[in-house]
Amino acid sequence: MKPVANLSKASSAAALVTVLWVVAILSITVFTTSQFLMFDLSTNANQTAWFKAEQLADRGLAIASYPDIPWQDPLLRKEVDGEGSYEARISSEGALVNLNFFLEKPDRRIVLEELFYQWGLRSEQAVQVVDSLIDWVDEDSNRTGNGAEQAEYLSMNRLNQPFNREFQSLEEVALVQGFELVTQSRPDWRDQFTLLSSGPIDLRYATAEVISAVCQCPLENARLFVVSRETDDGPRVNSVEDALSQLGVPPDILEQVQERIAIDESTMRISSIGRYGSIAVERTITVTYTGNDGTILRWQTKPVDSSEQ
Ligand SMILES: [Ca+2]
Repeated sequence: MKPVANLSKASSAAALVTVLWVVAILSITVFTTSQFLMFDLSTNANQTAWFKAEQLADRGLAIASYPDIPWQDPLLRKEVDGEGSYEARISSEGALVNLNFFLEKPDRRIVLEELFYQWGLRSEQAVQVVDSLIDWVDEDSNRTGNGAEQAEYLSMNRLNQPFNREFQSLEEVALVQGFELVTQSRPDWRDQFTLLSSGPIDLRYATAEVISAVCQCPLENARLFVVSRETDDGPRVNSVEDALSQLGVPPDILEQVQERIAIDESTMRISSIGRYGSIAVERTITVTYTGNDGTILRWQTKPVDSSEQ
């Protein structure tokens, strides 16, 4: 028979081990819970900052949507109570390339080919992508050049494609055979296209690259034109004829080019970046105006990369 004292020591040791285990488990639990709590607090702080940044962006949008707001109005960019800021920008939906419009007539395809070439595609790739875009929207089943109609999509196990109608959303564009060449070379391709403008490129707001592609004129001419259109009251283009002459559009294509451009697009794109703490949010709306009445056609919210700020 073991002495009672030994038994008591053994039980004490066992109890101590158990207590240590309990303490260890409790500390792990407390540590984990506190980590979750910290994560939760930081998530809540981020959500609050995001919400405030959105509110600030909306403030900029509200001011920029006012039809007669002057271009350089100081209200378009503002620090708010030392807490954050917003910065709103007014542009035209017509500054972007309306895919349906530029696929509608054969003489307009050259604009898309030129843009894709500018973005880094080889010329035969640019032509093939445009062939496939045309096949996607035209009603017939005749393959354009190296494009893709039903047989080509079936060979990729893709049923009911192409849709053989105009694009209804930019998401559909990514389905077109070969379009991955564009998405790879231009990851922000969605910001270059629209389906919401009336079609022609708005010379008041388009970039020099787009103007050069649309007007088939040297990029340098387009750059000079972009500088010359800026005034204190915003971009101003007196007339399409003036612009064509300034851009040096070749006379034999004047008529075709004239159909592709405008200086009075009524659908505007207004964007506003709200900043709060380290969070920046960009809200963009596309608004079409009839007189002073605006209707929002599209609404988008996205985070702004800190490298873009
Ligand atoms: Ca077709």
